[in-house]
Amino acid sequence: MNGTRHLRPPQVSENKDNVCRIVVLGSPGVGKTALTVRFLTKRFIGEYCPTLESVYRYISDKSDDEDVRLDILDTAGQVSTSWNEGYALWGDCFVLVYSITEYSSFEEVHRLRRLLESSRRSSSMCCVVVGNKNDLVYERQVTMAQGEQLAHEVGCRFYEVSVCDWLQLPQICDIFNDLHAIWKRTKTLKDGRQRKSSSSAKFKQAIQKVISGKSPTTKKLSSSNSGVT
Ligand SMILES: Nc1nc2c(ncn2[C@@H]2O[C@H](COP(=O)(O)OP(=O)(O)O)[C@@H](O)[C@H]2O)c(=O)[nH]1
Ligand SMILES: [Mg+2]
Repeated sequence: MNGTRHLRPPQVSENKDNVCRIVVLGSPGVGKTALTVRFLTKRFIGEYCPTLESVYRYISDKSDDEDVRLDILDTAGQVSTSWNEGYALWGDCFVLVYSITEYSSFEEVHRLRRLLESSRRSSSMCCVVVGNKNDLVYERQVTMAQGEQLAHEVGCRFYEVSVCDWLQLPQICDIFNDLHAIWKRTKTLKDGRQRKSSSSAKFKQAIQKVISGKSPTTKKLSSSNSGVT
């Protein structure tokens, strides 16, 4: 892809655990870059290079209650027959964008969802569906109900927005902040389960040692017992 900045792996020194990786996917022209830039800079810039692909680091203000760290990959240059599996494997969360003025971009979200599922070998993942350009109501080809239905099938949240409408900025921020919150919740649960299973494995090992008489505790107990009798 000419003019594309390819995805680079994160720096080794970085603690990836605290960073939520979000991939913005959708047909060309649906407003992926406009959406990403709006969230990051609060500005709407009309035209972008369609082949520009970038990863942006977002760190929330220190005054915020919760520290939000995101790496946002704004993808580009996808044609509906191609698929870069690297997107699915790199991302923790996915923003699936279509334009309400272009039915084929809505169908593309269905395809992307299926591709994500097969690349990640899982049907449960952290994602949201976004219908953009709702300022262009007279050119609408996808109803709000269709968008909601799709999100329902996918099992995720749905947003219909106009990135160019300043008044909708809070909803656009919600898209990214909500994804981060879902990711964090899932991660906390997973980490908790891992800790629990590793401590129960340690517990089992300790019991095994006691039974087999290899435990230092067992030896100590038996020596003190023998002193009493
Ligand atoms: N009317 C309208 N145009 C938009 C909106 N969001 C993006 N655009 C325009 O759609 C075009 C494609 O946007 P871009 O972000 O480059 O799409 P991308 O290829 O998906 O990254 C540009 O001309 C944008 O100005 C929106 O909410 N409403
Ligand atoms: Mg773009």
